Amino acid sequence: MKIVVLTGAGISAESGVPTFRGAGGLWEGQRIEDVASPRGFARDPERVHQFYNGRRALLTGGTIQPNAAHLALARLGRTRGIELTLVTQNIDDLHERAGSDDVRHLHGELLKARCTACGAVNPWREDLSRASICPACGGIDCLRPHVVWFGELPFGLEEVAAAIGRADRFVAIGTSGRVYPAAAFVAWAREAGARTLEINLEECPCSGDFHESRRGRAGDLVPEWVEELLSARKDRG
Ligand code: BJW
Repeated sequence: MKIVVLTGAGISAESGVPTFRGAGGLWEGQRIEDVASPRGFARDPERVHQFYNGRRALLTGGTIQPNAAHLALARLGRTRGIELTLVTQNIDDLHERAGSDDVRHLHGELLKARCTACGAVNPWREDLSRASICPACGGIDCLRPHVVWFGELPFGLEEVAAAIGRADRFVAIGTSGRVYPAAAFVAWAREAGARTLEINLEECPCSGDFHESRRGRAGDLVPEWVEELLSARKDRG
């Protein structure tokens, strides 16, 4: 069985990583275009660096750990007979830490820095600033977080689109469905004939596009769904 799972900020919320939208979200008190657009970075790079430095420090500080939902998806990925494509909009590394390999980070990775001069992408766990030096070319004032801002092209989209085109199931977990192209994946999956499921605390703008919606915490519902899927396969022999 071919399954594509798309995860969003909601899957990491129970691990202590803030979501973007809504009360207490990362965007509260910030204008998105100031911190998550190429123009915002060009205007005030130090402000943008500070925004990501804070989030990087939280991620590497030792308090954030994968939760039961990340672990259940890692288990699913290890199951024989299941071909899982795990696509995340999240820039944290919680899927990898839970044991998933080959995670498709559509919107980049917080623990990497990219050089705008030579294009090199390097692991990065420290703060970034205009004074940071590119390990590849030695340039200064040329590093940026390796993330995808509004107006930029998501990473690996062609492969993800191909996986969705082959999928028997498409499952979206903890995403508000407000950001494209990820918000359109459910429509692509339905067009390709996949059965679609949404797992979210709340109803979202594209909830109506799914065959089925389950409301609740990812940490409860994802392990439940994985168990259900694997038991049904066992029963069928
Ligand atoms: C729980 C839970 C629990 C909580 N259990 N659930 C007009 C119309 C259509 C499109 C556009 C338009 N104008 C511009 C566009 C395109 C634009 C876009 O979509 N804009 C919208 C604002 C409309 N998109 C882009 O620019 C993208 N690029 C692009 O389109 O390129 C051109 C292209 C052309 C053709 C084909 C393909 C491409 C790039 C988008 C980049 C987004 N970047 C960010 C920042 C990344 C770096 C960083 O992390 O800082 O990505 S924005 C931010 O939103 C981040 C997230 O990945 C993304 C999605 O957020 P997510 O994950 O859904 O989080 P939340 O907070 O919104 O929701 C959390 C959900 O969890 C909620 O629903 C809760 O209920 C739930 N929840 N706790 C279960 N315990």
